Amino acid sequence: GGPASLSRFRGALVAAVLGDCVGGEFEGAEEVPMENVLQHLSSLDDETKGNGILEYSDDTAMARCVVQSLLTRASFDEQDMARRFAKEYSASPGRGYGSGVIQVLKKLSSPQLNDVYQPARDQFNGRGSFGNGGAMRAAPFALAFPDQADVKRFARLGAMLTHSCSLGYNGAVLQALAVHLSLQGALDLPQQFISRLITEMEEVEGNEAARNDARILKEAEKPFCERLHRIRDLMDRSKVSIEEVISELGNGIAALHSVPTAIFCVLHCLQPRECLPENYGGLERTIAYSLALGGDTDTIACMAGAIAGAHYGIEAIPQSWIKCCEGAEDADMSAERLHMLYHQSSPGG
Ligand code: R7I
Ligand code: MG
Ligand code: MG
Repeated sequence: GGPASLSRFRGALVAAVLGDCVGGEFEGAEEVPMENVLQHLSSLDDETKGNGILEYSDDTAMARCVVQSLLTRASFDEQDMARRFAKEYSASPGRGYGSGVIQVLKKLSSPQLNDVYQPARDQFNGRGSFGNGGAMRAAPFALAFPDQADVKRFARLGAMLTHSCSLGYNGAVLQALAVHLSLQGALDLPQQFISRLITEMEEVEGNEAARNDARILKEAEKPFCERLHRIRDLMDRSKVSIEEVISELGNGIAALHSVPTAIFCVLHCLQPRECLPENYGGLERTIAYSLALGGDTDTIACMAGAIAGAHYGIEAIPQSWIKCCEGAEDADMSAERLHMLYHQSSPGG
C-alpha cells in the first residue's frame, strides 16, 4: 500500500501483538538456537497439533490501553491513559510486568493522586526507570498522529506515566519515530531511514535532562544517537553474527539495549539471510531473527514487529500466526479505527 495506507496500520498493530505472543516463549533465554525459533514458528502453522492460543504479555496489555485511550479521547489525555494502565494491571496482574513498574501501577490507581506523573518520578531513588516499558507500547502514538512533532511529544508523555528517566522515555520516542517513518514508506531507503532517525534523535537528546541522565548513568553524551551510529556501521558490513549484534546493541530490558536492537532487526531482515528460510518473507524474517537474539525477546519482537508491520503491511503476516495469538484480531480492528483517527486529523484530509 501507499504511505499511511490501512494495510500498514493493520500490519503494525497486529505484528506487534504477534511479536509479543510468539516472543514470550524465549523471554530471558540466554542463547536461542535458530533451529528452536523455526520449530516454534512452524508449530503455529500446524493446526493438527492444537496449540491453542499464545497469550500476550504486559507489552500488549499496555499498548491496548494506549490505543483505547487515544481512540476514546481522540487525543492524548494523561489522566485517562493512567487510569487505564492502573485498571488493566489490577484486572490482570500476571502478564509479566517489570518488577519496578508494578509500584507505579499500584499508585496510579489511588483516587487521591493529583499528579499522574509523580509515581514514575519516585522510581529508582528518584531517577526514574530506564526500562523498555515505555517503548514497548509506543507504536500506537505513531498510528494516531500524522504530525511528527505530535508523535514525539505524546510518545514521550505517554512513556513518562511510568518511565521518567530520559533513557526510558527517549526510547519510546525513538520507537514511535521508527514506526512513523516506516508508515510513510521510509524503509524503501534504509540508509536514509537511519539518517533521519539520527537527525531527529540529535534534537531529542540535545537537552539538559537527557545530558544529565546520560552522564549519571555513564553513557555516551547522546546514547540513542550513538547506538544508531552503531546500527549504521553494522548495516555496512556484509556479515554480522548474532553475538556481535548482542554485544554492540544489546538484548536486555533497558530501552537503550532493546529499541536500537529492534530497529536493527528490521533493517537486517529487509533482504533474505542465510540463517533464515528462503520461503520466509521480510516480516517473518524480522520476527524470527528477533527471537534468535534471546534476552528480552517478547519486547524486541513486539517493537520490531510494529516497525516491520508498518512497512510490509497486513498481507505479509501469515494467517496461521494471527489465529494463534491472543489479541491479534482485536488489534486488527483497532488499527482500522486508528487509521480513521489519523486521517481525520491530518491537515487538509
Ligand atoms: O520497563 P518496564 O515496564 O519493563 C518492561 C519489561 C519488558 O521486557 C516486558 O516484556 C516485561 O517483561 O518487562 O518495567 P521497570 O520495572 O520500570 O523496568 C524493568 C527493569 O529494568 C527493572 O525491574 C530493573 O531491573 C531495571 N531498571 C533499573 N535498574 C536499576 N536502575 C529500570 N530502571 C532502572 C534503574 O534506574
Ligand atoms: Mg512482556
Ligand atoms: Mg519483555
